[in-house]
Amino acid sequence: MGFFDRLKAGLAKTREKLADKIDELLHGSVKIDDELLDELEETLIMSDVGTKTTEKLMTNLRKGVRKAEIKTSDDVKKFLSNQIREILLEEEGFTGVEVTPPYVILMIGVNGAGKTTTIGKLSAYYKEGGKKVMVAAADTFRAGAIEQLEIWAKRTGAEIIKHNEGTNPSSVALDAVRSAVAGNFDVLIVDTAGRLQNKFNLMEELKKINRIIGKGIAGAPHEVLLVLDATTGQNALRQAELFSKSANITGIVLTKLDGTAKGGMIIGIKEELNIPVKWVGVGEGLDDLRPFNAKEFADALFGIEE
Ligand SMILES: Nc1nc2c(ncn2[C@@H]2O[C@H](COP(=O)(O)OP(=O)(O)OP(=O)(O)O)[C@@H](O)[C@H]2O)c(=O)[nH]1
Ligand SMILES: [Mg+2]
Repeated sequence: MGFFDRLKAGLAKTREKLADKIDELLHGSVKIDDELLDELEETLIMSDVGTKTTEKLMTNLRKGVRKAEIKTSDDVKKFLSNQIREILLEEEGFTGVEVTPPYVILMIGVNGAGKTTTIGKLSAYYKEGGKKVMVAAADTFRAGAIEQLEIWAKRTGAEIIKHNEGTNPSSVALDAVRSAVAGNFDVLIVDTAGRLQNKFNLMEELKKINRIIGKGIAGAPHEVLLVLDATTGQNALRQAELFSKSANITGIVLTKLDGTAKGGMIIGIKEELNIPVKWVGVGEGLDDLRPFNAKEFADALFGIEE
């Protein structure tokens, strides 16, 4: 199955909740009245589109109905899908495989969001593009985390910098930055811990890692990717708000889009945080990561064939 088909299959549940529900509400020659508009509003909220975004969509829709520009159920459907597409199409800034070395990517996000797995997939992406890739195990919180990254490094042929469990994450980052420069690596991807039991410490630690990377390589980290688990829906938006206080997030990786009904949250992320979604993950395999493509996503969401 190609990636588009997997994305489509992955978004089936979201589609059921959003596009299919809208279809259902708008079947035939239904009257566009307040009751119907309220039901549409509820559908958008239930699909994790986000309250602000829903409000914006509904205000525009109601305006169109009042001006009699939107009269039929078909008009409503077209209007909504176009607006959603427009929001998503504003996405920009994907860097691609050609980067100026040494290009440093810092991965942040809560426990289990998919940071380490995404590093594996990103390593594969850059390796495939002919790049020399190094990963750094700056999640020193538990031994398992280091081993997990090591497995991905072996699988993708990336170099790994690791210290013992419990060592200072910043010293791993410093070692990695120096080694990446000395060894002429093209890409360095730094893993971090996601524990949130102690938010203050975690945020301070991220700031420190960030500073140390910047000291070693001017302008680095070039990319700070916040990894969000799509299955957590609106909660992911709160995480993004929290992390953006201590890091200059340049992009979002939305993982686990396979099988969640909350894929609509991607629309809210763009609209409410104005941080571009750069990658989407639809599985645990090496090739289950793709640059985010707004058209592809919207088409998959509305069940439109490519
Ligand atoms: N289905 C699915 N599973 C994923 C995806 N990305 C990651 N996972 C799984 O989610 C789980 C957690 O992923 P990790 O990469 O370990 O998450 P992490 O952010 O590094 O977590 P910590 O190291 O605990 O902070 C693993 O079982 C992954 O296989 C995805 O796109 N789809
Ligand atoms: Mg991890």
